[in-house]
Amino acid sequence: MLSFEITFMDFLLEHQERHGRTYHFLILMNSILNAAKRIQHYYLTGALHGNLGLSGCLNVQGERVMKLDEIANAVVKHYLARSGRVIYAVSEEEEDIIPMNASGRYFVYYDPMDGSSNIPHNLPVGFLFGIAKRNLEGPEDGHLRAGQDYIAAGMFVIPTGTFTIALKEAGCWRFNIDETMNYVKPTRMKLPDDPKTWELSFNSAHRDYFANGVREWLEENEKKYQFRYLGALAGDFHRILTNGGMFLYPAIVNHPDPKKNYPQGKLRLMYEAAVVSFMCHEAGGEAVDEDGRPILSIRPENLHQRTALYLGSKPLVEEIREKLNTRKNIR
Ligand code: AHM
Ligand code: MG
Repeated sequence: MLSFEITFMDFLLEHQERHGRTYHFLILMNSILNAAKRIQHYYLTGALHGNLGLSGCLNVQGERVMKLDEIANAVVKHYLARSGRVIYAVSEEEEDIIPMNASGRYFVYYDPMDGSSNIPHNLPVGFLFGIAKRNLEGPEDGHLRAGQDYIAAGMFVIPTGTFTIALKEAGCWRFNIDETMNYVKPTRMKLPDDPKTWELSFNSAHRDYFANGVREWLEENEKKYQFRYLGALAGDFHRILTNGGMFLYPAIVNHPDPKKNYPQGKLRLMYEAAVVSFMCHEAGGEAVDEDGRPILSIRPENLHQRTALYLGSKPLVEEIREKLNTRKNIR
């Protein structure tokens, strides 16, 4: 018996028509899907072609770049430019803003291959993106948009074949890849209210270096939940979206070697933290930084700005926000 699932493009077309929107966004999303499929292909065959190692270069953050970081970045850049719909893009892999099409309507902020430590093992990584619209009425006021101004944000977990996207005020939806490499079967994602399935996800090796309030919250609460950590934000957040709980990447403030402190957090705001926070918000959750500020309200001052991140089910994020706000949190 043949069965045909709704594809992502069917879903999006219906959404755009229902809201009387143009097709420009569809064209942009088609380019992002093409990029994801191509990255998926290179990732699946990376071991065979010797593409799982280092490229020999350092990126803008001074981190070692993998060959697949470079390949994925080139792929995304190609398809975004080809869409003709992007005025500027921002990539984790490039220091400067990337000018694309002067008449483009959108800004795209992306991390083409997030969770690089998983690459040598061919384990899951993410392709994360956030989209904002340029000011169409008057002069463009810049590209440094807060997450609350994104119109969509999404992530592919590569090579698992899952794609999750949130559309502003229209929810967070998950799709799965089919035999023909189409993403199909929209499933609405809502963080579960029942704490029975909630999980915590963080790099426990750093726990002694977290601020006092965070350590205290962990001591009091962590035994209540399962613990899972993949080391790739897209994969870790993928689980939290289904099971509920909280992903934390706190500021590192108490390291004995001060050079290893990350008082601003590790994750990048525009193409990592704001992307997952936008999705989380559309799924009924919340996300804050080390000062308890909503991630979505932070307007970046530079392209590669970092932030701490507390992300997931509202009650847990609220609990930790209280700890972050108390005087006890002073380091
Ligand atoms: P990357 O952009 O260099 O891959 O770093 C981002 C990744 C996230 O995917 C993940 O949540 C985090 O870094 C893991 O960091 P750690 O290895 O310190 O646990
Ligand atoms: Mg990254």
